[in-house]
Amino acid sequence: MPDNEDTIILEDLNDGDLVEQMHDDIYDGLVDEIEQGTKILLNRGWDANNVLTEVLVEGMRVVGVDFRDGILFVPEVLLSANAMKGGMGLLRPILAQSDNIASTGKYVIGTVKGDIHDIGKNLVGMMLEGAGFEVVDLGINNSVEDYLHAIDKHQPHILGMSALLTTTMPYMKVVIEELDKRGILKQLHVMVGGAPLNQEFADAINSDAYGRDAAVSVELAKALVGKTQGRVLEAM
Ligand code: B1M
Repeated sequence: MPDNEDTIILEDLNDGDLVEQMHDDIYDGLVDEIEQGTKILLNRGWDANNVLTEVLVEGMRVVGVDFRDGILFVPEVLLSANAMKGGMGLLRPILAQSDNIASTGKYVIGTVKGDIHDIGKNLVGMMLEGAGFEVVDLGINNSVEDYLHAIDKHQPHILGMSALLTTTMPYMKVVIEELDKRGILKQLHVMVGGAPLNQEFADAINSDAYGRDAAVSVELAKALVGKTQGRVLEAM
């Protein structure tokens, strides 16, 4: 615990110092501080998208580098992830505000079996909600059966799968093949995303789209739903 005289009053910091402090606080996994800092920046008129990208995502990027380099370990990274989620929780309702009265489309999203990474997936879900999509979030560690059940129940325009591990990304192919076998693949679009993926992989597993990041994913999702509606009109 720092002495009182060392305690930093976040309110007293200018924007630049506060952002730097929040990067440190994400690194140190300080959820209360991140929530407080997020509120301060929003009160100062910061755009929620900028708080997300410049503060939270950037803070987590540094954590990722040190995790890769063996400077941080799983328990520390979990704390960082928790701090980031604290900030994201405050941004979610703002980002999800949408002028669209009707839903842009229905999107089922989940992280694949064997994989518990969910920050990027949550971010994509939040941004989709912000763009007017009705998002059904299946969480993490989803089997083929989980996806099939959700598709049957929610009848989405798009199924989105996320994977952050090179060992779990091949499971996306398993899911797509099963959808194909059951004749479901032609009824919906599939989007895949996650740090180890690329367009080549998405093409190789027969996915309709590869979402490089949350912003691109939203644009792609809108385009895919547009295609679906085009198909429906053609059939009429
Ligand atoms: Co993990 N982990 N992790 N981890 N972790 C990575 C992925 C890793 C690259 C770290 C490293 O070594 N540098 C590495 C994978 C290496 C590899 O596969 N080649 C790794 C490893 C090895 C592991 C463990 C095996 C570690 C261990 O136990 N020894 C273990 C695996 C557990 C499991 O899943 N079975 C593990 C565990 C964990 C924590 C639990 C500690 C934690 C996860 C907490 C959580 O998610 N709730 C964690 C974290 C946080 C990371 C890093 C540091 C950060 C990931 C993250 O949240 N990034 C990560 C390093 C890294 O990626 N730099 C790492 C921020 C997020 C906003 O970005 O997720 O890429 P990202 O999402 C982006 C895009 O990819 C895209 O849009 C998002 C927003 O722009 N996107 C989509 C993502 N999903 C999408 C879906 C879409 C479209 C776009 O459509 C459906």
